[in-house]
Amino acid sequence: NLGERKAKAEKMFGLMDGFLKNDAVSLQKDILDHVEFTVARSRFNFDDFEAYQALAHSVRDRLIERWHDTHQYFKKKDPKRLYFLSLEFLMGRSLTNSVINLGIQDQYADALSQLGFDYEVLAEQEGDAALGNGGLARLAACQMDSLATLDYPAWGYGLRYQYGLFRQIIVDGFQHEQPDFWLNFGNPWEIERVHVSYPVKFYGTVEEEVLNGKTCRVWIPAESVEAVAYDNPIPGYGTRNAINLRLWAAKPSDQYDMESYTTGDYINAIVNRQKAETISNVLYPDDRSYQGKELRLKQQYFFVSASLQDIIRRFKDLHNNFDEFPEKVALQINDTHPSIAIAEVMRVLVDEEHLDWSKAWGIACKIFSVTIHAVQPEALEKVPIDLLGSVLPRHLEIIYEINYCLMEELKKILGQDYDKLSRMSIIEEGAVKCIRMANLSLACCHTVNGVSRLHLETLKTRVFKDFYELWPQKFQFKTNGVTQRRWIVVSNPSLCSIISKWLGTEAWIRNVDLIAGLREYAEDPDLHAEWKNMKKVNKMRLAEYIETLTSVKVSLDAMFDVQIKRIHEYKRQLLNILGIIHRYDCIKNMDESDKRRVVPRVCIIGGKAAPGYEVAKKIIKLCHVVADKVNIDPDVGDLLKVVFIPDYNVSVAELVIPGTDLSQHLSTAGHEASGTGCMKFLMNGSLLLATADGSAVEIAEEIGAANMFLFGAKVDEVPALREKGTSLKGSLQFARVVRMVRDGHFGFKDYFKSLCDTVEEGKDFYLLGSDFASYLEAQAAADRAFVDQEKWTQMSILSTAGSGKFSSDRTIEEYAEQSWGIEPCKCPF
Ligand code: CRA
Repeated sequence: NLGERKAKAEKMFGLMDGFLKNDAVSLQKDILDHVEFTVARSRFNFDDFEAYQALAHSVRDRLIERWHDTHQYFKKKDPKRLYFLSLEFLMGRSLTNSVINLGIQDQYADALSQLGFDYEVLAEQEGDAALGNGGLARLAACQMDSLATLDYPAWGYGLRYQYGLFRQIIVDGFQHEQPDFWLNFGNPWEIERVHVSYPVKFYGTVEEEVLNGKTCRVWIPAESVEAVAYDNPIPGYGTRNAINLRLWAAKPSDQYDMESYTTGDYINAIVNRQKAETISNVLYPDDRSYQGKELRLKQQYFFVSASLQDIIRRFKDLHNNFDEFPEKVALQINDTHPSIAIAEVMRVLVDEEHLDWSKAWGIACKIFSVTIHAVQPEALEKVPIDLLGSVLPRHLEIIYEINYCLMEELKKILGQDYDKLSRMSIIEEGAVKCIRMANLSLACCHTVNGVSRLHLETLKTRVFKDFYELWPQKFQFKTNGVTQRRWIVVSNPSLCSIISKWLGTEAWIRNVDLIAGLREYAEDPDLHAEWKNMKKVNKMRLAEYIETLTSVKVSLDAMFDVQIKRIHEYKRQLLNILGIIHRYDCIKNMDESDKRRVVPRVCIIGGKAAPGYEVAKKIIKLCHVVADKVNIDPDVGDLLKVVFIPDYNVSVAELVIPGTDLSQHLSTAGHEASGTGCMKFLMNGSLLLATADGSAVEIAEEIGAANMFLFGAKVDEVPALREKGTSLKGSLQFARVVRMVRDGHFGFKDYFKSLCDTVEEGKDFYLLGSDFASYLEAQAAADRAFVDQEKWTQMSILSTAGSGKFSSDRTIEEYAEQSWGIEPCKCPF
């Protein structure tokens, strides 16, 4: 009865205080309440970590408030929603990002200082949520921030790994991996939803059944695991909208194998059921290639199945006709990892909802879009048929059926071109017969996105050439972007104030195009003074951090030169180290007067190597041995310091990027799909030394190539260079530095032999040798530019001013319009 419900709601609202209050006294009271009742410490005796926990819970209350209202509103309006499926989200810390987006950072800082605590100190207590490997996962996190800020009705779906990306510790210069116990002290940023759970089935057989006179295929699964939802509110900036990132954790199911209980083996039955939890236990730390592992496939299906059950339940709350599904649902597949969703949607629509095949396929083709993040064909996932058939037998049948239809359609167009047909087939024949997940996505998705213009070219002309020729209209690109909220406002507050002051507004935080207004002041001496001061303060923070971690003292007058990202051969950290060795060698051979002209450098490298990636691990060790020698060499002093920053993660990036003068992005042209680190550096006014690869090409267009240091072979030159090898001048200098490593100049001669072999003439796949001369020239140009500090500062300002295009807000608006067909839905207050 409506009247009664309304009266009850009014009474309850009367009992509440209305919205939570954000004045300093209310916040203090709130924090103390959480100390006493949530953290269960005495309000007269709690330490910084407990204060952080109480603070986090008080922020969480405010997030929940908005998040409830937003979802109520979405429910009422029932707009088309975007569901973003990603196996990885690299959220980092949440506290500062949340209070900034909620607009209450100053209030909290005041409240805490009145309690005798320092906000910054408490913020440092938080660990990173590292449920992802690198670029792809951090991109997903940036995009969630933009979706919330731009008021889109969106949901993120992923996996709640018990262990995120491993912690990297360095022992004697070698990488060791340690588990990331990120949940050990609780996680105030998530809300466990014990009542939001779905069974996810595996294994078993498929049988034939007759239903209403029709023969149907029915899956009889053999195992069921429960997926329990953990919700992570994502607040937008400058709006009350807060959207949801729902992560699934695996729990034993209370169905099935009741048998074992009755056979008396109670203990074993419990132990076996507990194994269900392994599905969401650990993130795969290798982002190089797909391994075809059973657990990985189970993780993918587990989160996809739970998410789709959730999405369909929500749809059915308000609708009963699946014809309306595409009007209400857009499903984004982040890389091919969740692409089993296509087969799952078909299974649900055909087997459970009893739609006929062609109708179901029509719906599937309208709802899915995919973004491909890889370049190399070997990164594309291929699942062995036997594996898929055992874990998901009905899905294998469905994929065969999809492929049959695809092949029939293609034959009509391509005739008897069997080579092409076999390349486009979802099934790969060979010693191990496999499902090509990318081809499955291409067959179904209405849009296939690349992550930069250059990347789309690669997809069109190489990886997916056949598909592009057939369906050119499906192929699009959305150049990646990062959120200026985290990468300027949170991580570089001094820069944030400068930008707001000179633009006379904070509006750029939501509308980043305004940042171009800085160009006008690029030569203003007052801005230069503020800018240099900001950089200096950030360098000081970074220098302190370096000294604490590595005991290396660095000079603030030196150029801070940084390369931080996953360690990969194609990202060419080795080129950087060989360049450092060259610089060292030059300094060693200089007389004192020459030395006075050297621009001092601090070369900073950081990044994790996949645990099984031997070459990458050797690169880390090489960095350490070079550092050990250079840093104590009295001939060198402050002219060159080499630092490896251990355990690179989002929080470390937030500290390092603002303090960087020059950042390096060295991938062999054609290998980095986009790169997003470069965008964070650009926003922070670091100059870029980069190859013409991925998004760097577009950055050069925005800020002007003269404002960065571009070098190296272009994409179209790469194949010929691989054929013909190195230029003579480059090869002499290059051969010399490689020889130094080979000869044991830095020790560990035998250990580095195989690393040196990878760049030998004829084997140098990533073209370190042929790009070396051009790399050194770009480095020399950077040195010359640094000498003229006014010029450098101007270039730095122009970098920030030209970074607007690389905001994830722009990327998300393009996706919303061109791929998803969704509109903002702003909760009014
Ligand atoms: N490793 C690409 O290599 C790109 C990001 C985000 C990557 C990067 O160049 O910036 O994706 N690819 O689009 C990837 O993960 C599975 O492929 C990455 O992070």
